[in-house]
Amino acid sequence: MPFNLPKLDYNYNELEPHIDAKTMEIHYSKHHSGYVDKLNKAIAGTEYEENTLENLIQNYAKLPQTIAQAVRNNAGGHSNHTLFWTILSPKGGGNPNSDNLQFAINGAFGSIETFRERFSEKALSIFGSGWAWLCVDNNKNLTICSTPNQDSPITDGLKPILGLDVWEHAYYLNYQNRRPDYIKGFWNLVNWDKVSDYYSEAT
Ligand code: MN3
Repeated sequence: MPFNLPKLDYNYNELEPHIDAKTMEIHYSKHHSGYVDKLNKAIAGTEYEENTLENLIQNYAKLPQTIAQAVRNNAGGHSNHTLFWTILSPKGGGNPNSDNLQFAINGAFGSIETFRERFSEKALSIFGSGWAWLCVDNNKNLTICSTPNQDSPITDGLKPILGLDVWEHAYYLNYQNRRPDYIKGFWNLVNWDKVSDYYSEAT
């Protein structure tokens, strides 16, 4: 099978109280695992088994119609969650601790507080299922955006460095309809070291 579920760097219960163990378990071992399985199934026996995940995501439009939607849903789901797990950490929260990323956030948004507000507003404003993102664009500028369902900013040529899953499966057990509280909790988990690494790689 070309694609595999990546290992988590923490246990299911280590993101508590902000993300509960049961949600983590279901989200990782059922939802994410399901995207990987369905992606592998969709491309099994086709030439696309040789493609990288990024290449698939950048080229949905060129895929045969019979597999295009399944690949879009599940390659996106695999890529989005793979990034998401890495930018969370039991030791996360606080502010970016790399000068480069701090400088870039201050330049793009004025301050880290304003960035957090604008990102949170974006995450809150998503209607239905989707993701909020902090991305690096072609001019190496930071930009906040959102995608519906499991669409990826990579399709639009952006490099995501921070993402927040606002599908109800990501928070409903613990927060029910209180998405604002989930978003507030998220900031306590952000692994800024990792986000800084992704920023450096993208710029
Ligand atoms: Mn999810």
